[in-house]
Amino acid sequence: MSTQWEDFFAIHLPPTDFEDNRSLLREFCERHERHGRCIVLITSGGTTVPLEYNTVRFVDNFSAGTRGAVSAEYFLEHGYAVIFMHRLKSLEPFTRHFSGQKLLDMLDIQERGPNTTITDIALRWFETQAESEQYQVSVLKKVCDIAALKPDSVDVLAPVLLRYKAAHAAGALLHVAFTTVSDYFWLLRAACECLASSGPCAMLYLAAAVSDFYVPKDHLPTHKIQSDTGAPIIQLQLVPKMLAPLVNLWVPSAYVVSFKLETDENLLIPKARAALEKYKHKMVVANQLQTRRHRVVLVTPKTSQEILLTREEVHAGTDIECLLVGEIVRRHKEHMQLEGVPEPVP
Ligand code: 9Z3
Repeated sequence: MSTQWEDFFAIHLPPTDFEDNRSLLREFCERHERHGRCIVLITSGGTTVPLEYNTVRFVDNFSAGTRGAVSAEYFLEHGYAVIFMHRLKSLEPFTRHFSGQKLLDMLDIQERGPNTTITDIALRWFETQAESEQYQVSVLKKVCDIAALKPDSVDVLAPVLLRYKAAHAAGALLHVAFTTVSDYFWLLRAACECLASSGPCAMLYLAAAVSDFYVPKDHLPTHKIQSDTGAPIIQLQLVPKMLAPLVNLWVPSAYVVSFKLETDENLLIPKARAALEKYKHKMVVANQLQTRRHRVVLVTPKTSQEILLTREEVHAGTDIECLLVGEIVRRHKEHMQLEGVPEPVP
């Protein structure tokens, strides 16, 4: 008899870019394993649950992917190769510093002549609206040097740019993206299969906010749900718990860290403990929605350690992920020593 997770993979087809991503994952893992480097798989952002096969509407969740994107930068600093498996268009390492208007605010339009003001440039631009883009750009080039970095922005950009370039030059960061909960599981399993041969050197840091409920593909209407037949009744079903096959079958020797999110403080630690007892992985990072930026609790079968930022640290912009990742890396190293793995290459 097949299990619920096997049925899930039997019913839901892989995403269209699946084979490309699988090749990228395989190449990345083999390369870093050859160099004896530890690899962390970070999952980040929320999954969607489509309500129609030709999807117009879907159920989503709050996660912007901050935890995952910030953590990826700290894992790179600790010498890990990072697979960043994230929700398409959620925050990503390095670029997260310049999301929204931040990047444009750091740039200035440089005027060429002493008599050309920003207003002149804007007016010239509007006059050329009906022309081709090529023509518009040629006019703009005559009057200004576009996109010069403001002097005080150099201090902000330079360190991030250097760390970004270093990570890419070392080939230490791989991005793979998902949207739906089914895409997420296909990618997760493929990544685990590629990581399995890294043994205890591999870490899973499962920070994505994964939906617990979904509509299985064989219950999905093909077309957009119509409103003229009245309010629809949508029956969600439970998503199979993938942590069980992940820990027992896909990556049995990896250091697996899952995240537990609650809004009721009273449920947080008991639920984290229950997950550890059920799945027998290494650690659950427990966090509450309202306080997740300054408080997390690292729960293991025998211990529980709170990481709490002070008011001053929050004010100074300290990332809780700096402390969280530092502590997890320390424990991962201890674990590898116990397993007899030689010191990884820095
Ligand atoms: C987390 O708990 C993450 O820390 C957050 C990060 C999603 C809260 P943001 O993206 O938030 O920085 O805004 N992730 C795990 C959430 C989750 O779905 N956990 C499942 C559960 O709680 C277990 S896998 O049952």
